[in-house]
Amino acid sequence: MEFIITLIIAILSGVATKVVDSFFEKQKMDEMEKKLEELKNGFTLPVQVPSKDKRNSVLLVGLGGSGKTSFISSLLANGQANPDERTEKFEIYHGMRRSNKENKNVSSECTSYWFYIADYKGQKIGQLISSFLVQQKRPYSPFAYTYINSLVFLVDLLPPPKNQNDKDLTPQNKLDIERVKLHSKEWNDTALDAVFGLLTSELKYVVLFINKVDLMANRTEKADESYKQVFDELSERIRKRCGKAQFDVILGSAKNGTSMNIVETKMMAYSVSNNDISR
Ligand SMILES: Nc1nc2c(ncn2[C@@H]2O[C@H](COP(=O)(O)OP(=O)(O)OP(=O)(O)O)[C@@H](O)[C@H]2O)c(=O)[nH]1
Ligand SMILES: [Mg+2]
Repeated sequence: MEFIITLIIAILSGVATKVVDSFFEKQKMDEMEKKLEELKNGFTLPVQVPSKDKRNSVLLVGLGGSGKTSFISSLLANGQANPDERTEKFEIYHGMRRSNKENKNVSSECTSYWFYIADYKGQKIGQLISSFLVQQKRPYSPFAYTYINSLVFLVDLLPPPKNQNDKDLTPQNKLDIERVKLHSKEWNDTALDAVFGLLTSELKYVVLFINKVDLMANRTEKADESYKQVFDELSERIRKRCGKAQFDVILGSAKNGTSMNIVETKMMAYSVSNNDISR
């Protein structure tokens, strides 16, 4: 009798061990599957924002010294984007906004807008492209291929001070036409094709931001119009490549904030939520 009881206990405990083992094995498999799924998503989806929020991944390009870092610092109110130092590598900054309407009543239901902006050293389009490729190997990159929503071309009316420690320029009566020509040359058809080649139909908004208008001494409506007109030829070449994306030409100043509110409003309007991702 004792023997039979021992036998039954042994069988039952063997069964129990198997049940427990297979339970843990299943848990392990589930965990592994979850990790694999996360990994797969990480390499196919961009950075994720809370489901009630929206995101805008912005590619910002422009000649060295045209004001890219200043633009980021102004738009994101991000002190880390420091225009006093020339940008040496590809940096991604981010900041968050709430629409004014919702600002007054900040509650957990508010939509927040997450802006991700890439800064890089101007005049090195090759570096822009190789940095973009590196981003494709980063899980949940805000610059994952097919997920860039906005493109900013930054041009300026006057060149930056020659040396980094030189004093800021004082207002001038005329724009520098040689600088305007340099922007047009930089953004020749081949370079534009290369930049637009990084983008897809996910591109919602393109802007040509004409910077440093604060340095123009005589600002009248007519003068402002002429500052835009000198970039007409470049605008047309950009417009042709925009497809269904909205295209704006904006005259402003990253330094004193002129027209930066327009950029901010547009960036919010063209933000997308995780659910807008159709793939
Ligand atoms: N007055 C004026 N100066 C500006 C404006 N935007 C930029 N600057 C100045 O122009 C210089 C270059 O600005 P950055 O923002 O560093 O330009 P960048 O395009 O980031 O330059 P790189 O990093 O070298 O490619 C700095 O001295 C800025 O203070 C502007 O709107 N108005
Ligand atoms: Mg810079």
